[in-house]
Amino acid sequence: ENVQGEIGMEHVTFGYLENQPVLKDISLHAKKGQKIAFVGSTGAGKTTITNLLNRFYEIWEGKITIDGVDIRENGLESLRENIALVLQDTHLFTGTVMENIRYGRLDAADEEVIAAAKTANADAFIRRLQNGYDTVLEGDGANLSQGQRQLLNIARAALSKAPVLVMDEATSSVDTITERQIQEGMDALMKDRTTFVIAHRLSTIRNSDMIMVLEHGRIIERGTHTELLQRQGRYYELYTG
Ligand code: DCP
Ligand code: MG
Repeated sequence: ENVQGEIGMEHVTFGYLENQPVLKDISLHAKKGQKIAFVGSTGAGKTTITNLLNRFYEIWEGKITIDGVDIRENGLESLRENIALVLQDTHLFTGTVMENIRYGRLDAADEEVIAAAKTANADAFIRRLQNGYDTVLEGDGANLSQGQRQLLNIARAALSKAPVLVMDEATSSVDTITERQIQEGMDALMKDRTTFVIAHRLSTIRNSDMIMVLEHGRIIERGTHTELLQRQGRYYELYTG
């Protein structure tokens, strides 16, 4: 199986409750390796789009495809293999740092795990922990800072070989050094993968191939950063506001 990671959404409509659509007629196409960013007010439907791509819920209408194949046709297992996730809430378990990063790639040698941590910019802080990579994390990484947990999530995704990456950027109020580390880690991660990124800091998505502006479940504007600024619409408002 050689998945390229092209993503298509055609006229997707969905809601969590009957007769209450949250996404309405969403259509988009991401070529292999492209970075698509989603912006818009809270509750606009950004996370819902990624929930549907991951098949956490079933759509009401329309179709979502990877490499042209409806995601309902292949099993969830293949979907999980093809999509790496960096979500707002971290999913760390009680175990060592090494085990937490290796999660999902049990075949990975220690060296590979460390290389992924380096890619994610997590290696330096891990080495400063009491027992380095053998440090045991409390449930959900309670003994780490928010930024450190995020870096571990990024390391885990860096270890994954999935051609598609979904990132729901944390709104976190981490310090600027950690923020820069997170940004560098995410940039390294996106390289060569088709990426859906939900951005809370618009500065981080200026270089996207396409920015989608969502409002009340619809894409109201789409284009590159430059195009959307020229348009002086909603994105311009969000960016300059
Ligand atoms: N919603 C719901 N049930 C859920 C999740 C969301 O009813 N399990 C509703 C809340 C919003 C709408 O769906 O009205 C869209 O929610 P999203 O989480 O997709 O919104 P965003 O991700 O755009 O918002 P935020 O920026 O706050 O993360
Ligand atoms: Mg969200």
